[in-house]
Amino acid sequence: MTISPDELETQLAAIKEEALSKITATDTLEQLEQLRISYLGKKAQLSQVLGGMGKLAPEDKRRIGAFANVVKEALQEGLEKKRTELQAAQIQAQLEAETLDVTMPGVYRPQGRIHPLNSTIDRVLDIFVGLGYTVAAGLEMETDYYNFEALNTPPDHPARDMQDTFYLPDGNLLRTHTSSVQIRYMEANEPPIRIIAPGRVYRRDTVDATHSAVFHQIEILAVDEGITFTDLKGTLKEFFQDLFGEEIELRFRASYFPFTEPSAEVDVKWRGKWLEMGGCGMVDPNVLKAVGYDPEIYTGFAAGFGAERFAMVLHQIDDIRRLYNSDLRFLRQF
Ligand code: 2U9
Repeated sequence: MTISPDELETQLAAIKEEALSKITATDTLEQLEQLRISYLGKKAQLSQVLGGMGKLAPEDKRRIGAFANVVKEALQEGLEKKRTELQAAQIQAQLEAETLDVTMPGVYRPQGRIHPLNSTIDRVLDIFVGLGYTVAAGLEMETDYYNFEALNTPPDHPARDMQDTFYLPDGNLLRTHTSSVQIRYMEANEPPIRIIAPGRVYRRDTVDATHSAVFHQIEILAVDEGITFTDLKGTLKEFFQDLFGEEIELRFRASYFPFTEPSAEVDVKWRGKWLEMGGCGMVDPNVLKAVGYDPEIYTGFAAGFGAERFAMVLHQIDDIRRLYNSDLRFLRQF
């Protein structure tokens, strides 16, 4: 089948019109690529038309060939122009979608803070670490031995009563003081000892403004050759001076604890008032013997404080329960 040069020319012109109008109407790069393949690819209409040129006379071939090139270039140019346009539009759309509005209000994140009880404990630890003490930790569930027996507390001592201590079904108990930490530490270490044991303790107390069944103690212990009550007094003076940040006065009142002998209650005079701050004494020789230390060689002092009491005095908190309620109106003040 032969085809006339004029017909070929008309076909080429029609292809060009159709292709250019389709290119103009395209709005995605994928569609545009499909158009490129269907008009300029190997199996494209344009290639098929050109395949029919073989039988033309030489001068017709030249004329139609030249026109075919014009059509091809027009299509390439149209495709290229559209591609540039679509790519620019795509980038623009992306830029608009990713715009950062620096004036937009932020997402509110409440700032956490250290609980006043923890910050109080941290301050006390800092002071004693500054004096050369090591922080020691132990167990909240203890055996009768570590909580009482090793601490020279006789079986008939009221602290061992069911009314005062939380006993567990297996015969263990919830520690009533952190002193068991010091017993375990001494068992594992030789003098000289300088440790501070902070932690949660449990007592069967009726809850009121100054008592809680669960509270926190901080106990210190120093064991060495030649330690005297004077060392205890000097250490406590240094500590309370630092804690209160001003000149304070100390007062020792004779007392009794099973694990210290002699024993005393410590009061601090701050801003004209005497405040009961804790207990202390020289470690009872029986306690030293229990951990295998020779009380003829070593002596030691110990003191115990309630962390809640410190926090309450330092921050003028009127009720211990405020430290446990998690009331934000209270906590936000610290
Ligand atoms: C060992 C030997 C002795 C620690 C001591 C106290 C006196 C004391 C109270 C303060 C307020 C308990 O939290 S509180 O109710 N503590 O009065 N604590 S002597 O004596 C020790 C500790 C460990 C090995």
